[in-house]
Amino acid sequence: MVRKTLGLLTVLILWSFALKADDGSRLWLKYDLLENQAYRKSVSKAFKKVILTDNSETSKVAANELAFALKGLTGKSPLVVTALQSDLSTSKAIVLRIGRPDGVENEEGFEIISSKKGTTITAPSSKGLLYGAFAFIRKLQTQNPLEFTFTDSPKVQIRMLNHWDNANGTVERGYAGSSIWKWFELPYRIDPRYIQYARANASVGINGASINNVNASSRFLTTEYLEKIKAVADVMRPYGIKVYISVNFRSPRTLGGLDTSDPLDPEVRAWWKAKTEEIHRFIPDFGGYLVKANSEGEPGPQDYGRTHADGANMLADALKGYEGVVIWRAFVYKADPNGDRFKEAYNQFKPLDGTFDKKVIVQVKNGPIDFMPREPFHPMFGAFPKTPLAMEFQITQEYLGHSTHFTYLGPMYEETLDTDTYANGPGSTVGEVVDGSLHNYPVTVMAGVANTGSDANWTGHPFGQSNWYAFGRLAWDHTLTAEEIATEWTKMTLSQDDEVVNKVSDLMMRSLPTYVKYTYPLGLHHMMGEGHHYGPQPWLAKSGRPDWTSVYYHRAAEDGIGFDRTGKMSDALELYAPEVQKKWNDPQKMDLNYLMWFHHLPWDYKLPSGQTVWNELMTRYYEGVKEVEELQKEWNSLGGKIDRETFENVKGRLAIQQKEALWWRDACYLYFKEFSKLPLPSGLQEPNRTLEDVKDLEKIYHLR
Ligand code: BDP
Repeated sequence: MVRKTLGLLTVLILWSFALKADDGSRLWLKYDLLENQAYRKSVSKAFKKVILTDNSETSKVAANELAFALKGLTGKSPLVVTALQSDLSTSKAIVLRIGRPDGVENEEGFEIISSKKGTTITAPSSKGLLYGAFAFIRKLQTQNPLEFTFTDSPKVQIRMLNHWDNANGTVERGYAGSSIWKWFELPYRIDPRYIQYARANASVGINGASINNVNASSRFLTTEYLEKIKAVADVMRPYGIKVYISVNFRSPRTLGGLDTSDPLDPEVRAWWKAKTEEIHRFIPDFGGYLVKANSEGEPGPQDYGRTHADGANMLADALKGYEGVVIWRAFVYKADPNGDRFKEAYNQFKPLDGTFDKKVIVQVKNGPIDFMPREPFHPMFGAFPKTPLAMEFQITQEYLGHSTHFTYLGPMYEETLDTDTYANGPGSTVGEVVDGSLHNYPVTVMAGVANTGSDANWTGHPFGQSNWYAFGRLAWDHTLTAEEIATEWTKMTLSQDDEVVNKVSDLMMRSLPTYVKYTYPLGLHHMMGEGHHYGPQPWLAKSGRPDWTSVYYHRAAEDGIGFDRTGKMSDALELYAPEVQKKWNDPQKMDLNYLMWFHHLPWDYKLPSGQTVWNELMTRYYEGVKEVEELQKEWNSLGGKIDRETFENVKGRLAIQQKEALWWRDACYLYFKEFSKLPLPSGLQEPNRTLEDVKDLEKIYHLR
């Protein structure tokens, strides 16, 4: 009998846990009951209804979201009414009103005037109302006092996700399952997740999505696929999101049956015009084209002796008369063992500044190589006064531990956006280049390579969600700090308890510096495993191209380590403004986080810290591992304070991270020691494996 009761009890307990478990699918839009009773009461007292004063789809979405959020947060459903339907007073209501209050800078901005007796959200457009609604919900989720006035407008016009999703459902550099887009089901079945995706994006102000990989298949331009993309665009539209398509430059040949794709050929131009017209029959508000051309084997105008501007301008011409734009990527580099990939994009594009059509934006990765964990800002930022430059960040963690390492990327985005380019004298930050204020760009764009996938929680690692969130918030306003975003996200996603929130956001802020320490300390870069880009392979010396190896970048030899980009060698430093050069050309005075990006230094070179290069490097590797162990310990102490499923999920991933931090440390120490011939600094323990052992670990990834 006792045994039976206990059995039943266990089932009940497990059941109640199962009920409570959170699979993360709601992201930061949780709307769980507010635990603070006093606050909850005042919210439900203040807002008994939501009043709509216009009838657009987007305003309806805003009103319904507010009602949904209030129901979840307070347990009570408010009425949703339109002003036309009702002569109800506006007291105890959230009123959505079209208008243009002072201080609202553009169509997507809004003003919220909130009190305990009701709130009015006013915006020039229904999109502004939607953003205002989400901003208000965020205030409630984070338990902001109800009396406030808040005006906000986005600083960048096009804030978009770039999906590297393929037609067959795979995702290039995606680590959270397969693509969220079900191309084989579309247009007949609309996966409900499309709506969740649209809500999540709208909630942080993302208003664009290019839906397919930049290594693009022409299939996306076939009529069959345009019907599918139209179905996606129809779902996105009420949420203020425009759809963009990545195009394959060779499409006139592969799809159109032409024998060239030369951008100056009249038939090719006519083909793109007709295709663009066809797209607009399906998607009247089409966002535009995203193009990777003459990069990593992709076709492009240079195949026909033409320039990037010739290619981009042809597409711009096809888009004339429509709203859409051409986003042309600057991620180009050629295989030259004696060159410096760092300079390649700058050198190819700089002579073209001023020759692009008004509809063209050139999209530049945050750093000059390729989304490495800590890159100096790309030297193109600040150097293109006549061509709008878009920022391309990577949200998916290609070089940042995929979905097993805890790395909150907010600080990385922030660091880049806040760096001074000195383009127009001091105080000319990268953020101001991108938001157009520095050079008066007519169009502005910030893009993030998406980390979304079919995993229940969208991003694999629960903290991957925070990177999507942080990207959106910074694309809206690059002056926000990574720390305030971390706190906000944690409150909305993980806990309403201040102590837990503080602890978690502190862990988030420490996570990236820790990752950098055990992988790429002191500005080392590009030493990851070949192809998969996971784990260390500093010994990689042979690959399809010299600039896909590791030795090309770290240049470790008996005489020292690092890539000399000063005037003595590649002189990439010269691409920056003189003030920036000054900041980085003296190893005695510079930020050590960028050291190996610009200098090749002897192993026993004395740094200003008093440590030699070798000792500093090794100390950082060892510290990195220790810090992961601390992260692990501190996370584990949160057991019982965070939803069980999320807690266990992160805990498991941290265990992998701990093991792999050691892998990075041992691999780099044992490999570099071959050149430095120096011992570990005193107090650091020898690894209990050999260089061959760690080399074997990497080999596993290439077994068939
Ligand atoms: C690199 C990725 C590759 C992408 C490329 C790009 O390894 O998969 O296609 O960037 O941005 O980071 O085009």
